[in-house]
Amino acid sequence: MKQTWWKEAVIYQIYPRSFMDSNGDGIGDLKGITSRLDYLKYLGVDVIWLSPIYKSPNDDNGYDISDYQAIMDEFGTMEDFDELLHEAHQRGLRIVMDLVVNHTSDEHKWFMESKSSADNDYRDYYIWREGKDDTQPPNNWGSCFGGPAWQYDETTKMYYLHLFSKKQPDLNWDNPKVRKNVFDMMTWWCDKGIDGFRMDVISMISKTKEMPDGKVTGFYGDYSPYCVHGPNIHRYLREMNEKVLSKYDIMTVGETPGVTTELAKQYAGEDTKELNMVFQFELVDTPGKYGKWTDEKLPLTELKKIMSRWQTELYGEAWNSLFWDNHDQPRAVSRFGNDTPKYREVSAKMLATCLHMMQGTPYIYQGEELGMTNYPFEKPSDFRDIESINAYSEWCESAGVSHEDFWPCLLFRSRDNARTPMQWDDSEEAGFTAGTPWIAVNPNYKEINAKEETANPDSVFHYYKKLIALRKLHPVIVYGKYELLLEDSKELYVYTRTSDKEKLLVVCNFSEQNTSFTIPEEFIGSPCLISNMENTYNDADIILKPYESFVLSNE
Ligand code: TEU
Ligand code: CA
Repeated sequence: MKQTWWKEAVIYQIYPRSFMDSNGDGIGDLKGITSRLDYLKYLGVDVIWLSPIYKSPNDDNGYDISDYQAIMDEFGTMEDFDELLHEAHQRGLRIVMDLVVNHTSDEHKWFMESKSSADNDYRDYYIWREGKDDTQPPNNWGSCFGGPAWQYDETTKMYYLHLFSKKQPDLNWDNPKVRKNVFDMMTWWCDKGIDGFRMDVISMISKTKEMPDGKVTGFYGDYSPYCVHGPNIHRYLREMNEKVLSKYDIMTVGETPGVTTELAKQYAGEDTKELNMVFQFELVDTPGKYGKWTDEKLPLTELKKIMSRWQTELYGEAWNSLFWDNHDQPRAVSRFGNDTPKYREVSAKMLATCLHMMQGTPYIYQGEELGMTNYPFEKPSDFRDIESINAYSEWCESAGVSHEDFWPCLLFRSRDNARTPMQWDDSEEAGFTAGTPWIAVNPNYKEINAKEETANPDSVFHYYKKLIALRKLHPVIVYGKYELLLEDSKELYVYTRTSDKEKLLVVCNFSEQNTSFTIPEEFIGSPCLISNMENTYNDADIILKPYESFVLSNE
C-alpha cells in the first residue's frame, strides 16, 4: 500500500457560517476562522476542509454558487481568504476547498445566459428538456429537497433539471466547454496554493441522455439509476485528474452518494488516477420511516457489518473517509452515543476511539471534539435548513403525516443539528458572535464549550487531541489490516489492526450496560494506549462499564 500524507492526516471540517463571527453580524466569517487557527493547531489536526465560501445567494448555505472565483459577501473578501491561507500554512495546516460543480446557483452568469434564449451560447451548459405536454415536466423525478426535479422556465417554455433545489440547476458535464471552464477554475485555485478539493456530489455529474420515469419511492420517481455513477463519470474524473489534479500535490475527496465498495475501487483506487478517497454514506443514510426521516438508532450489529465491509474490501486497493457526522448529519454523540449528561462525555470518547483507530482518513466536524449535541428544536420555525423546512411541509402539510409522528424524526435527523454555532466559551452566544446569531446557540453552551474543555485535561477535547497524536506515533493505525472480533455482540465493537511490527486491540462498549469481556491471550499484559476510564487492563476477564473503550498495543 502506498504511503501518503493524506492517508496519515486528520481532517477538520469547518462550516464557516457557524464557526466564528468576527464582526458581530451573527454570521461566521473568514476572519473568524483565521482567529481560531491556533485552537486547531493545538488540537493537532492537519487539514481544514472549508464548506463553501464562494459568492452565493444562500438558498442552500453556499452550496448554490453564483461566482466560483469570488468570496461570499457575508464571509469577507479575497484578501481575507489569502490571509487565512497564509496563516494556515504558517502553522503547517492545509486547506481543502469545497468544490460544488454538479450544479451552480440559478444566479450564476452561465445560468442567466443559458435561460435567456434557446440559442444562447450557454444554453448547453445546463440540462433543458421539453415538458411531456403543456402542463407536465419531462419525467417524474423528484429533487433531493422535495418537489419535482424539473423547473419550468417561462422565457423559452422549457424545463431545466435540478437534482437539489430549483435554485441549483445541474450543469451539463457532457458539454466540453463546461468541463474546460470548471478545470480552469480549479487550476486558478490550485495556483493560489490551496491544498485540495472536497467534491460535492461528484458521483452525480454524469447523466444518461435518456431520461425515463424513475421508480416511485415516496412522492416522486427516483433519478438515481440515470444520474448517479452515470455513463461518463469515470472518464470525466480521469480527465479532471489529467488536466488539473495530477499537476499539484493536493488531496481530493469525492462525496459519492450511492457508492459501493466495488465502485470505490474505481473512484479512489490506488492506481485508477481519479480521486484520493471517497466519502460515502452507507452508515448514515440507512432509510427510515419517512424517507431519510426517522428517530430509530441503527442496531450495533448492523453498524459493524457496514463498517467492517468497507474496512476489509478496500484494504490495499482504495481509500475511504471516516466520519460519524458532518454539516448534513445530526451530531455524532446524539445519534450513535448517548447525549444525556451522565454518559455524554464517555460515549463521545468511545465513538472517537472506535472511528480513529480504523483504516481511512478521519474527519472531525466542528464541535464534535467538544462532544456537542443535537439541538432541542421546539417548533417548525426554529429550522433554517431548506431540506428540513421542505420536508416538514411535504410530509406533514401535504402528505398528512401527523406532527406528533414526524416531529421526533425531524429532531433526530435534521441537518440544522450540526449547524448551530460553535461553542467557544460560557459568555453570551457561546462566544460565537457579539450580535444575534443566524441560528440559535445550543442552550447547553455553559457546560459544553472550548474554553472549559481546553482547560480540563479529562475533557472530550483532550481525548481527541490524544487520539490524533497517537496516529502520528503508530503507523499501524493508518496502514494496519483490520479484523473484526465478536461479530454478533450487540454491545461490544471489538477489532484488531495488524502490521508487521505492531498489533492493536480496540474495544468499545456501545451499550449503557456493564458488559463482560475476555482480553485475548496475546494482549494480556500489553500496554494501554488510550482509555476513557481510569482502568488498567491487566486481567483477562474484565467488566466494561457503560461506553467504556480502550486500545491495547502488543508492539
Ligand atoms: O450533499 C449531498 C447529499 O447527498 C445530500 O443529499 C445529503 O445526503 C443530505 O444533505 C443528507 O440529508 C451535498 C452537501 O453536503 C449538502 O450540504 C448540499 O445541500 C448538497 O450536496 C447540494 O449541494
Ligand atoms: Ca460575520
